[in-house]
Amino acid sequence: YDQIADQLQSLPYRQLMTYYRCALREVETKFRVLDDQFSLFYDRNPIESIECRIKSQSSIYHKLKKRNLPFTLESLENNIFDIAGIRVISSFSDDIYMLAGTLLKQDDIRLVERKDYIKNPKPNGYRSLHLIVEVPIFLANEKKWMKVEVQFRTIAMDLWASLEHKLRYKKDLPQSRLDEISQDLLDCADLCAQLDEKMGKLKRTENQPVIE
Ligand code: 0O2
Repeated sequence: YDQIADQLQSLPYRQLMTYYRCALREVETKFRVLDDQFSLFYDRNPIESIECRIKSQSSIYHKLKKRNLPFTLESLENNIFDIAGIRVISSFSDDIYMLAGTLLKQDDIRLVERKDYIKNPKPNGYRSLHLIVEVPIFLANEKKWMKVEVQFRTIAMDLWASLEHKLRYKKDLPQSRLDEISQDLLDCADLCAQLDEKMGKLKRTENQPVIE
């Protein structure tokens, strides 16, 4: 890690990270605009909260190392798609698909990859909708398309993921302990899914308007 420290301090690296930060701002604004529109016309907010983050240097380094990829800016841009990450938390799963669909309809957004861990949860119980999109940022002399990962979750999915992250994800727990907690975590994930399902039904019976 020390060997690449110079590169991490270099101007091109910092420049690239700045571009990712700009791309995050563009996408965040899009969601804030949609939330405002809903608030104005339908008197409700489909978004509970938004979190933005730039992937940490050590996390980038470990991902490249795990995949046996060189630590160069090209390799970073071409292989790591979650350097800029935005998490959109909603109350209801229906809102997740509405927001994702609305974002993808915008003519300056390109879909790169879609992973639906809500319809197909991970074996450990993780649920979330992940989109990798490209968005243009306008610099003084050029337009640059940057990749951003958008994670859509309900409050219940986010609660589960945060607790699981604390308990297990990336922690060096002994295998025996991991085995012990994994069934409990899976049970908790099922409870969260049931909660989402029930709350979704309640909302639908309330006859809330939906933008198609
Ligand atoms: P960071 O930088 O720490 O936030 P990968 O699994 O990362 O090698 P890929 O395809 O990028 O490969 O993964 P994926 O599954 O599309 O998304 C990775 C991100 O999703 C993670 O970021 C988490 O934010 C989230 N995630 C995926 N699986 C789980 C899980 O089982 N539990 C929890 N709590 N979160 C998960 P990182 O890797 O933590 O990056």
